[in-house]
Amino acid sequence: MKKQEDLTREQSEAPEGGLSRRRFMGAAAIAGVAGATGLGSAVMSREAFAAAAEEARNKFVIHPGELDEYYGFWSGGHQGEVRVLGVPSMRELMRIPVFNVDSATGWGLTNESKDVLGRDKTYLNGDCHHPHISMTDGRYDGKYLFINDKANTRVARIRLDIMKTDKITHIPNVQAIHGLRLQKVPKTNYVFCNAEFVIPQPNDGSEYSLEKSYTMFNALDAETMEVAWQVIVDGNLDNTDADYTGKYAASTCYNSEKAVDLAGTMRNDRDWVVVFNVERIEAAVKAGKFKTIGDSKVPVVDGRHGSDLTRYIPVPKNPHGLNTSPDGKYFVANGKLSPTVSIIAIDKLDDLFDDKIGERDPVVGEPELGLGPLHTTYDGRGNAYTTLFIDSQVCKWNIADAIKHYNGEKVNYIRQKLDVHYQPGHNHASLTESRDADGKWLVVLSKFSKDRFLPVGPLHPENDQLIDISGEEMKLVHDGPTYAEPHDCILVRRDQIKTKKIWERNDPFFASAVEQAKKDGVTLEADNKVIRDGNKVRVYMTSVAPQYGMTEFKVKEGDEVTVYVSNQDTIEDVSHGFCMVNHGVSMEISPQQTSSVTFTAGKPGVYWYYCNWFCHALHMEMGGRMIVEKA
Ligand code: K7E
Ligand code: CUA
Ligand code: CA
Repeated sequence: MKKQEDLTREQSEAPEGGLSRRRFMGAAAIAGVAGATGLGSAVMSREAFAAAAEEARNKFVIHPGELDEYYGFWSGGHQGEVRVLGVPSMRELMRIPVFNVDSATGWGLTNESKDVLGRDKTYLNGDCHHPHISMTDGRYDGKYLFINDKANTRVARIRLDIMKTDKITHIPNVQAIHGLRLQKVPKTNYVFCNAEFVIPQPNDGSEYSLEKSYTMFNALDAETMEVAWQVIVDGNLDNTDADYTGKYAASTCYNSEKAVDLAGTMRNDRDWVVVFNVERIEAAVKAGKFKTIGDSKVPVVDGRHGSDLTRYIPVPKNPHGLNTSPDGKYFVANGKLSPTVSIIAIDKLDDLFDDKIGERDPVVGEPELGLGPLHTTYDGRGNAYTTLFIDSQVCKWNIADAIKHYNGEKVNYIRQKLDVHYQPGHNHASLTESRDADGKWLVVLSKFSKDRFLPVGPLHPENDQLIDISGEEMKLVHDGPTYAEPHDCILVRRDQIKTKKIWERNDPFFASAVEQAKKDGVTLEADNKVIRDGNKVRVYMTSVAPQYGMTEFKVKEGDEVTVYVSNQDTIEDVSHGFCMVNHGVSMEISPQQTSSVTFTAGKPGVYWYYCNWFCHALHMEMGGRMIVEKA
C-alpha cells in the first residue's frame, strides 16, 4: 500500500498531462473525499486512505458486470454511423448504421434498410455531425434521435426503442445540412437544421452567380419527417439551437461575406447570429406568403435582411457553435476567430423583433476565453465550458460573472482552464441540452490524439476525453480513442431510454415484408415456402437456433431472388444472420424479426448460405444450399 506522500510524488513526477488515473488520485482529490467522509484532516489511517482512494477511483470505473449511468450517442462523422457508448465507462455498446453500409447488419443491403435509405439509394457515404434526442417540455423523452448528413443533404431519424434508423429525408433546394437541433418546448414538433452552402435558387444550371446564391434554414416535422418549411437567409449557416419557449431558434453564420476563398470568409470583423421567429414563420406559411422552388412543394419564406421573420445579431468573428443554456436564458455563440463568446439574452428577443431595441442590444456579455472557442456546454449550476481549439483547452467560466464583467464590474469570470489532448471540437456535459443538466460528466471530443495512443500509421484516431465536472475543479479521468469522426455526442440518463429486448412481430420496421407475405399467403413465423412469380422468386424461411427452416431451394440463373428470414427464437440475444456466399448478401435477424434481401441469382451452380451471427454451439452448422439452375 502506498502512502499519500508517495502518491503525491508520483503525481508530480507524471509527465505533463500524463496518466490521468495518477493525477486523479492526487492529494487534492483524496483530501476532498476524506473530508466528505468525515475522516478529518490530521493523519489518515492506511485503511481509511485506501478506502478514500478506492471511492475516488470507483467514480468513473464501471466494474465488469456493472452498468453505466448514461447512454452516450456519438456521431460517426464521415464514417456515417451513430455509436452508442456507456458513460462514464466510455465502453462502446453498439453501432447504429445510418448513412453508411454495414456488413454485419446488412444496412444498405437489406430491403428494410433500402426502404429507409430510398430504394434507389445511390449514396454509399454520409457525414453526420449532430445527434439530438427528442424532447417533451425540455426533457429527453427517449423516443427518437435525429442526425444530419452534411455530405448528401439529408436528415435521419433513429428509433431509440430498437436503435435502428427508421426514416431518412433528403432536403430539397439546399446543399449540405450541418447544424441540427430540436424544438425543446412544448415538445419536439420540429427538427431544425441548417444548410451550410449557398446555391442558386433554383439550382438547375440557369444561374451560377454567387450574388444570386442563398442558403436556407429548414424545419422538418419530427413525426412525418417531411420538410415543413424553409427560410431563405443572408450569408451561410453553421450551427443552430432552439430555446425553451418554443418561439425562437438561432443559427451562426461564419460567411456573411459570401466568399468562396478563405481570406474572403475572414474579411468581416463580425458575422452574425440569425434568429428565427417560429411563430411568425408559421403564420406566414399559413397565410400563403411563400413560394416554392422547382419541383419541390415545400413552402419557402424569405428571411433575408428586412424580413420580419428573422433578426441578424452581429457577433465576432466566423462564429461556430451555438448553445442554449439549460436555464433557457441565453444563446451562446462561439467566436472561433475571436477569443470571445457572445451571450445573447433570449428574453430580449421579443423587443428585438418589435424593433424596440438595437441589433446588438440582446448581447449581454462577451467574455474573452482563449483562442479558438468552438462549442459551449453547461453544468446547470451557472457555469459554462467552452472548447478552445487552438489553445487545446477547455475553459470553465461563470455566466453571471461574465455578464457583470461586461457591465463594467471588476470580476473574474474564468474558473479554470484544463489542458485536453488535443484541439477539441465539441464538448458535451451530461444532460446539458435539457432542463435536467446535472453537471456530472463532460465529454470533450479532441480532434487530434498525437502521442496519446500506440501509433497506428499516418492516420491517427481522435481522442474523446472524459472529465469529471462534479466538483469545483475539472478533472480529466479517461482517454478514449475513436475512429473518424465524432463531431458531437449527447448524454442521456439510462432511465430516459426504454429499449425493446426482442422485436414485435408486426413492427413497422419490416412492414413491407409482412405485407408481401400476406399477399403470398405465407405466415412468416411458421412457413417455409418458395414462390415463383415470373423471374421473381420469393423465398420464405424461418430460423431457430441452430437451423434454418429450409436447407435447400432452387432458382434459375438471373432470377431476382428475395429471401425473407424470420427469426422464431424468443430468447433475448439470440440473433441470426443470413449470408449468401458469393452474392454480396448479409443481414441480421434478431429474435422475432423478419429481414429480407433481394439479389440476382448468379451463374448456375451450388451456393451455400450460412448464419453469420454466432447463435449457438452448432452455429457453424446453421446453413443451406441455393441451387442455381440454367435459365
Ligand atoms: Cu465539427 Cu458541430 Cu459539424 Cu464543431 S461541428 S467541431
Ligand atoms: Cu444462427 Cu448463427
Ligand atoms: Ca466571416
